[in-house]
Amino acid sequence: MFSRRNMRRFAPAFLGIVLGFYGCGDDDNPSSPDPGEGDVVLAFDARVDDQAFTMNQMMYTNASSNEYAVKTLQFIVSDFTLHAHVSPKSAHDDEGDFTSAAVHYRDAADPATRTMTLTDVPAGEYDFVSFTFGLDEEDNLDPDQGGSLPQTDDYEAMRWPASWGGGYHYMKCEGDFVDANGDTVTFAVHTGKRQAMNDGTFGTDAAPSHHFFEVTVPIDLEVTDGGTADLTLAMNVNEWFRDPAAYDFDVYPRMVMMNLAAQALLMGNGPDVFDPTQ
Ligand SMILES: [Cu+2]
Repeated sequence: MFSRRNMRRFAPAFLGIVLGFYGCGDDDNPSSPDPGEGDVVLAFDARVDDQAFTMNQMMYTNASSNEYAVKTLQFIVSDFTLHAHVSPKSAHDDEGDFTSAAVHYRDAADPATRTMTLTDVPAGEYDFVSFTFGLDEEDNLDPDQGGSLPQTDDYEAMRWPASWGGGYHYMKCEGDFVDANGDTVTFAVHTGKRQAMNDGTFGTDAAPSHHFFEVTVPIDLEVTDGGTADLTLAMNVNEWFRDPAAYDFDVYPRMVMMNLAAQALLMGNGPDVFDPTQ
């Protein structure tokens, strides 16, 4: 986990507090005691429908009836919000939300990347967690484009070619599948933005096509003062390949990084890949 400058997140939160303060009647008591703060340990697991996630086993089948095995599952998530429980009587929707501009890299093969910790979360109840799958346009920049991700081996390995717009992959999901001929061949699902920069094959795109998206998962989370709350989300890998559209490895086996149709399919299928496992 890596915390970057939080300033741009503070501005709207501060504005919300000011507006909330001035917009409130006597029912809102700004002098009520500070509820304190706790930590939330957010874990990212994986599964494939009702099967456990096991690497390198030809044991999964997607909605297009591709039999497959996963050899690599690496992704980046960022810009987290815990949505405060709001009573139906309250007029203040976002006032108690907690936001963090953290970025987290997860490699399913590296247990050290399983969790990230959100610190200084106000005590209270939270109904939803949301975050960006991948990196938004402000964050998805190479170091020499003004980006601020650390130049660790993990992030460097997620870099996206400069001639294709730079920045980072959102996800690499790779493995083997049994193709239409019955041969076992590789697949590579790589997601990210596309902006061809004077590229010999793809020319020059006038503007980037971003494919990050927001994930929102219902949760039942209570944070207590000084406490540590655990929240585990599981990526159901098969959800990448269905609902609303089938993603067939025979159609898109590899080389999808600059394929707008493949990126659009994955972006459309992605928002429901995570479920709470608590
Ligand atoms: Cu790639």
